[in-house]
Amino acid sequence: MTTATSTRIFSGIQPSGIVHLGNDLGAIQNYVKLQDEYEAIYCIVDYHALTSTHDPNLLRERTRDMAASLLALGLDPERCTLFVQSHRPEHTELAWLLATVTPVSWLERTPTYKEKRETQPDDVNHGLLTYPVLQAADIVMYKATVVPVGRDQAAHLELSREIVRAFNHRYGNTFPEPKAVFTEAPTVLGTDGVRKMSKSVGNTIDVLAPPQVIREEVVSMVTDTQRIKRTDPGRPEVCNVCQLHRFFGEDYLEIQDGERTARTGCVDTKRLLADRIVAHYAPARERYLELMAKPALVDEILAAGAARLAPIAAATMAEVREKMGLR
Ligand code: AQP
Repeated sequence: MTTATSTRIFSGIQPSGIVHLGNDLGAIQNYVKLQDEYEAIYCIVDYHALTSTHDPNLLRERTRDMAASLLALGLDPERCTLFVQSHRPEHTELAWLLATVTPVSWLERTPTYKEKRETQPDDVNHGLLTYPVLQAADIVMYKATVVPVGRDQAAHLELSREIVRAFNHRYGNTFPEPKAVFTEAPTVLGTDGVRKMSKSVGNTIDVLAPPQVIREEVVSMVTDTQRIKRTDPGRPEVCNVCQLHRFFGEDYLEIQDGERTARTGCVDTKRLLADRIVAHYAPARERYLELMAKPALVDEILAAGAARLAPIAAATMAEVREKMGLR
């Protein structure tokens, strides 16, 4: 595992509380699928989470929780490597080295930085600005070429590629340019039907939550706002509930037709979606609860993951230090 491979993939996810439908349909389902096609490395990015989470106990709890969630949703430690970012502290060293080839102007123009400046105006910390540099370090540490992410990460990935080009230009060809890959649901809209599903917006469907919570979230979804009366024909192409049905049953065209012809009402369509989401995630929820009852097992999987990556990280750091003139 110490050599660069064109078939290595990497992706990171924040331990920020819950796993929502956007995370799963937009990214995690690809993590699961691709672990059979590539040498797959998945990282719970706790350093990144520090840019917004400042409670140490909460961060510790959420990190294990995210590991249990990912394992429950289908990551298999026999087929992929799952680890915690801070367990390989080389990531922060590499981020510093990459920061020296990254113009500040590139970072200031990233959409997420601009967004976070709005959503957490009292905490515009340096980590928020340099987030994409650490993200680039995460990926290139393992010379990964493929990065499964949701569409919201596309701009960050483009920046990673620019950082790689800048580094290779200055110090010679060292890192491959990583490429984003998307699922068929690269942007999942939230329960408001307008914005991207996102924890900070509070418009999520929490896939591993108790069934009652999922039902309440789905029933709260905004549908076609022009469909006022039950007898009004609906517009399934703009209705988020109808759109989500396509991921939870073969009969979604029929469901959409029911809305279009007013054969079915929005409430019926939402109830059906809630039932299907609950049923779909029930086995994963069971596995999640089992894993949360075995914290030592989860910690062991994470420790083994970090240990397995040690030789790759060491090789990358040796090469980079040498190329940059560090002794
Ligand atoms: N709505 C979404 N649709 C498609 N993909 C999504 N992802 C996130 N939201 C959507 C993808 O999930 C992976 C993990 O993302 P993250 O670490 O940024 O997770 P998050 O903190 O859960 O994302 P949020 O909810 O959007 O967080 P906040 O609100 O805190 O910024 C990534 O691949 C991401 O693209």
